[in-house]
Amino acid sequence: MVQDGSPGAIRTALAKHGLRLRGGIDFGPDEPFVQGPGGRAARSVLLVGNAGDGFWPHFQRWAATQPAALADPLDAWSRLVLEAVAETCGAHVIMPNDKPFAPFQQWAMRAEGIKPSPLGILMHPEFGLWHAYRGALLFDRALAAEEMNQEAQKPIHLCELCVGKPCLNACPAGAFGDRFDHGACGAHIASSRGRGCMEGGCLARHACPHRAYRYGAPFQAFLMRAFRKAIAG
Ligand code: B12
Repeated sequence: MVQDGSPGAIRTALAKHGLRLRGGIDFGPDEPFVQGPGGRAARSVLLVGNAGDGFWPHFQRWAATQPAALADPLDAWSRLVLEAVAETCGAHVIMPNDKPFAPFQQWAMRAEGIKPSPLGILMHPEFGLWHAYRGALLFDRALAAEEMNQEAQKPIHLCELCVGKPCLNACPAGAFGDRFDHGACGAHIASSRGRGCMEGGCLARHACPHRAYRYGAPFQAFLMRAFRKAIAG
């Protein structure tokens, strides 16, 4: 239960599910409309995500109580966790896959001071490529930026220091050129040649030397199945 709706209390509530408050931003007066509580324009957003796969056992315990055929179970679980937190602090929840897509990566760059890797996935100075966003809490009030971003704004961009950029040469389908070629990746993982990627996870992501938060095999295989489904349309 979030006692006071402060970022600190929200952080504690999320940690019980293995999720993290990933920082947030106050919106300026000229920014595009984002719907907040009660349909009014949101004044601020807090990003919620995972760094590593510490949430996986929590999610698995919940998933074991659900029908096997449940569509998008990780989104469903994330929404449940976020809605419970939102209810106690007057926030409106949105998810990364809600349409129209909200600019999660742009918000994350502003909140956390992080930048894209050559793969497109944002590179975090501590978590490397092994993090993602599970949802966002939108508020109709401004929040104290320094409290929201206490773990963030580390200026180092590890990819700038990386010699050789092994991530760019590790994809067996050559999907990382000027932009991510999801057609080439999709064709590869749909074939028998893509079995290693499907079972062990994206080889380009694995090639990154910053591996401390690397996801375990079960979550990687889960992500690859979800990804294959997403690009199959
Ligand atoms: C659509 C989408 C895809 C599509 C992209 C199709 C296309 N060419 O547009 C597909 C299905 C290919 C895709 C794939 C993946 N995605 Co994706 N995707 C999204 C989604 C839902 C919307 C993107 C968007 O249009 N945003 C709207 C614009 C306005 O917001 P934006 O912040 O400016 O978005 C920018 C980025 O999304 C970027 N972008 C565009 N295409 C792609 C493709 C990839 C791979 C990435 C990383 C970024 C990226 O350009 C946008 C414009 O500036 C976002 C969630 C979200 N709401 O942002 C996740 C998101 C970008 N994806 C993410 C991830 C992790 C992946 C995968 C690695 C999935 C996985 N299984 O883990 C794969 C990549 C596989 C690989 N081999 O590298 C994460 C990135 C997290 C991070 N650390 O940066 C996000 C934020 C979702 C999340 N839950 O955290 N994705």
